[in-house]
Amino acid sequence: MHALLVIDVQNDFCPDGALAVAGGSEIVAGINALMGKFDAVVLTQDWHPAGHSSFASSHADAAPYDLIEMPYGTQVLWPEHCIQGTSGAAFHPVLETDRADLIVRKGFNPAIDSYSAFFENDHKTPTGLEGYLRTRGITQVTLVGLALDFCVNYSAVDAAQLGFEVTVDTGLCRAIDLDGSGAAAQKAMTAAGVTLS
Ligand code: VGL
Ligand code: ZN
Repeated sequence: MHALLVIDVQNDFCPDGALAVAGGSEIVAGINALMGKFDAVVLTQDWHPAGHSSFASSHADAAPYDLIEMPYGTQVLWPEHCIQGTSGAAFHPVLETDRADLIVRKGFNPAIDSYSAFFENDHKTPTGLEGYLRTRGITQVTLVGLALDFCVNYSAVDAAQLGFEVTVDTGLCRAIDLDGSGAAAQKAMTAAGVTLS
């Protein structure tokens, strides 16, 4: 059984969004077209409370894209984005959300960011997605969405480490590309045994 994981195709990651990823909206039609080819479709939604610890605005003397040390490791500080219930946190209007079997929200813990669809950034706290996929008999996952070098990358690496057979369809992803993060992500995914197509 093979699931499509659609990562964070939300307004704030699309052009004019708070954390816009270049070309973010170009991938939506292609993702819709892919949905019917899978046994299961899962969407993830970045879903932060106001004042989330990953926002630069939550820290004195910090600017977006600064790095800080958190108890769980180094964290990039982001512009405020995907705040629960806002239009920026909503899915891109063209994304066929009715076709999703499951929507996983992540990043709702104020103290920990969550790039991965499987674990928060402490790499320990599960989102529950692993159990969902296993109990549905899923052994293969294909990932698409935003952003290739952050949430897609972390989700793909975790999925591979959990033993799923993982493909990332890079043509249906777009990257933020911060300080070489694109190249680093490619390396991390390849090292974890993820197939990039
Ligand atoms: C993401 C940065 C912050 C992503 C989410 O979806 O890649 N990136 N929150
Ligand atoms: Zn976020």
